[in-house]
Amino acid sequence: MLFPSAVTVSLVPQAAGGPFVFWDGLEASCAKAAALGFDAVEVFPLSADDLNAHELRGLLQSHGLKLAAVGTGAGWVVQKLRLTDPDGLVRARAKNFIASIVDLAGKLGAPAIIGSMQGRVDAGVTRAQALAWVAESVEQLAPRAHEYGVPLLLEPLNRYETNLFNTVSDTLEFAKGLHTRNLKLLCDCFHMNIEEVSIAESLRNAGDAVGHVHLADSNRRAAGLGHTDFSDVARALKGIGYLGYLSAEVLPLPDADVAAKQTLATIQSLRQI
Ligand code: LER
Ligand code: MN
Repeated sequence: MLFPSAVTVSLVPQAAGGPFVFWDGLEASCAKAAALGFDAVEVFPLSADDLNAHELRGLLQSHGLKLAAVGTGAGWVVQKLRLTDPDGLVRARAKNFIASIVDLAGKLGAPAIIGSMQGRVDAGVTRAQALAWVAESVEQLAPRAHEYGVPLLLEPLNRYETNLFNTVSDTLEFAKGLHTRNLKLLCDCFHMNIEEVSIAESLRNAGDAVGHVHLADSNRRAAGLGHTDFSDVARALKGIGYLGYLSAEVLPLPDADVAAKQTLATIQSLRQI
């Protein structure tokens, strides 16, 4: 089916207040996602070690859900790891943290996401150096993801979260300069609403480099609860032949159920466009 639906599940108490729909543990969250009719869940674990892959596989199977993607952001939020840290030991730990999530997600057929783990260009570090550090890690992590038949996802974030990858075109240029062809973009409509001239045009420019989509409205509420024109977005995604998920990485407002149901209603309507 076009535009399979996914919903985010956070297992990271330290990320409280963040844009994740379900927070009540894997079991309750998978049950809820399935009951509402989602095709998949996107999971944000504390770490690969903290996520019981066996339990997750069982829950996915029993609820008829797929795993859309696994986030690595807790490496930054909880452990302050990032691929652009000036300390080489921290960069190595960041890479290893992501590698273990690439393995965990890959075994379940899903890609890992590099979002906030990209870090930023710190004072005293050149942009070229920061990009070289990310490239060094991605050149190892993306082929590792390829062994599982999945891409590695890199997400441009808005200017209030990073000064490294803010736009689709910056990220595309970086990806095109790599040896690996297995790095894809995670296009988050919330960040794109802040940074792109046109969300639809940027998606068209990215074409088959779009590997995943975070469906979030202008105010980071569920799609349909802000002012982004999602019909335009859907036409662009259809135009580029995007077959991946529309994943609700949104604030659970006014509550998780309403945000989840609103997302599904919007995805339904976008399938008709
Ligand atoms: C992660 O997917 C993201 O979009 C970041 O803004 C996390 O807060
Ligand atoms: Mn996102």
